[in-house]
Amino acid sequence: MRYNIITAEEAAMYVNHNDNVGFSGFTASGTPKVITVAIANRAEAEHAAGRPFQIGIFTGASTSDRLDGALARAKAIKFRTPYQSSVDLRAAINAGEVPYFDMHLSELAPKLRYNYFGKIDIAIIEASSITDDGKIYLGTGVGIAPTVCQMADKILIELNAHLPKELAGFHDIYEPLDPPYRREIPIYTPSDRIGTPYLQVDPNKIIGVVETNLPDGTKEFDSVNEVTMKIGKNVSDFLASQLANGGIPKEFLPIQSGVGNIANAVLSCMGDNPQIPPFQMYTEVVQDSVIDLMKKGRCTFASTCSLNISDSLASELFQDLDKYRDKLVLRPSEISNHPGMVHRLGLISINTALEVDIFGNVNSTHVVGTKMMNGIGGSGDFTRNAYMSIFTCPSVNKGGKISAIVPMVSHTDHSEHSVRVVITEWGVADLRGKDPRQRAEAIIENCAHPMYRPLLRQYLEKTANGHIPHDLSSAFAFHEEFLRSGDMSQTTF
Ligand code: 0RQ
Repeated sequence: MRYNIITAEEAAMYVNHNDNVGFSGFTASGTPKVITVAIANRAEAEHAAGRPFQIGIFTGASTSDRLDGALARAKAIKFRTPYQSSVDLRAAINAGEVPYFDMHLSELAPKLRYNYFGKIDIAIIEASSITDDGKIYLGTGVGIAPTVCQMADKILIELNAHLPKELAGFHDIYEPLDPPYRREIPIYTPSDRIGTPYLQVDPNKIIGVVETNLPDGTKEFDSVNEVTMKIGKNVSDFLASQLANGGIPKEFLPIQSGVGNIANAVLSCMGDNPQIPPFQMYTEVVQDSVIDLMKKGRCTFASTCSLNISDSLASELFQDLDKYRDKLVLRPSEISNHPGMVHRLGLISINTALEVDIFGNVNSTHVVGTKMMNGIGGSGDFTRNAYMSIFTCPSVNKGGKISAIVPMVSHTDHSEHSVRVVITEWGVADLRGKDPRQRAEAIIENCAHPMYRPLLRQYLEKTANGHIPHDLSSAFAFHEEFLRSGDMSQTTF
């Protein structure tokens, strides 16, 4: 190999205070695993010596504790975008210590190229193999790797021996031209390939290769419980009914599904529903349940940005990768989440809300309107442009002390103009074609927990006037009561 093999500590010495650093990967999948920890250690040493050391971090999505967690604890982050789910980074963001720009995941790569954030000084990329002429075969996640490699002058590689060489061929690496030269992206079905199986870089930019042998570290999800199972069943029954009445074409449509326990339950219920035909996915994250559906012949193809499967399932899959060669493609986040593709392919998007208001606005990000949970992630990329956008959530949280259905959301990520269907364990509110009062009726009667329905009805009855009958003096009464007593059900109007 023509490249310098170096240690993670040596690699970290190439990263300077104030650098903007771009990382490969999407979730823990495909995210560098050791140089990040070495950078965090270096930051701590620099701080102990009285010198500043902080970097800007640009990723595909959330990462792992080895990146966001380690660097947040080392107080080594000067700026972070576009999404995170780290306990320690979340605390630093909410304490006002780390500036965090929460943005749609599809947008980061183009906005980097449009110079919204200045230069990317260095790219750190996980690879399953590399060639002397600069072909990088990526790992289980792609994210913004093509763009940061193109923009940076220096590239560090983590060559991960845990990844089988047979991963080569699963990726489809493609970057659109920028305006005014942009053309259509020629994807017409989820399985279309338009790029190369490798990421081509100038080999002279690769300043070092660090050898690793580590799994992504993804844990299995909780098993399906009674509430998530009911939500999953409500979603699959609704989709089956739409298929039967022509609301969804008889060929069915590709599915986008978020990550987490609800998404797992939804997919498993769709898999078990004989009225739903085998389907394709065009999504950002493939988790264990999708592979289960492939084994059963229920999911026939998935286009994704990240193979975010548990370590145990990954070991099994890596033994038998050829079986999945015609069933999976890994794309950059700019393409997996591209609004134009979502619109053209006619996706059914299914994402999770923190809270939904009675008029159909959704908060996916901010607890009680102030504290960042994770970020908007890909939910806006898909929701705004989907053939049919669905939001799911349990009707209550924290043992009933929080109602997910509120008079007015305390932060808006997805507006009433984009949210089409809301589904909880109690039922389905189909908001299409309904005016605000009709939407409120459907959400309160079908989705809210019965213990909160009288309160929500009382709120709705407070104001007789206006197209959206809000009472501004009590719109946040649920939230105020939660802050006061810790229990929204004690609200009085
Ligand atoms: O708290 O962790 O203390 O138990 O929020 O909630 O119900 O476990 O649901 O893990 O699916 O997360 C919206 C955050 C949901 C996620 C969100 C508390 C609740 C619990 C988590 P605990 P659940 P999930 C594809 C598309 C945006 C990105 C996105 C998300 C914790 O789905 O980040 O969609 N979405 N991307 O108790 C206070 C409320 C609450 C609340 C829940 N109303 N008030 N706390 N909680 N509702 C995926 C990617 O982009 C990768």
